[in-house]
Amino acid sequence: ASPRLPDLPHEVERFGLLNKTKIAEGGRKLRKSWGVSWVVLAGNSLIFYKDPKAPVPATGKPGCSRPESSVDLRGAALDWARDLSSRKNVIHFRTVTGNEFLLQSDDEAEIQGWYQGIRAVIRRLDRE
Ligand code: I3P
Repeated sequence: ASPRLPDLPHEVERFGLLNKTKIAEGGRKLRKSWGVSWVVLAGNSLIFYKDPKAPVPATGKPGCSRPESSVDLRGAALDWARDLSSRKNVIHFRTVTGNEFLLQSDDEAEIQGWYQGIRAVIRRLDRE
């Protein structure tokens, strides 16, 4: 079973280091700037932490700090970012508020897991 964390309101479904860039804010295109984030999929949200020095994988909780940001997945649209990056294994999603992100891993199985996990959360929220 997934752990419950005192400072996360929901069960952690997935966590790990991913390359991330925000490409739009409120529908306005942003300049791409890739960086590494510790990403947690929990409840209805993706939660981003700055790349922690010492992540604690057993709990999903990073070794430091409060989240840098989080994203509500309710109503979000998810697809593969085939034309949005020269990189391989890139997920693209857009929130209802018009924020768009790319998430990438060189590990294809890893990014497949994230895709399935995020899609499952979006579908669950669509049914509610
Ligand atoms: C961008 C940078 C990104 C690249 C992006 C470039 O240049 O090289 O890594 O995205 O391509 O514009 P800059 O650093 O000068 O902003 P990918 O790595 O995802 O391909 P894009 O303009 O085609 O999005």
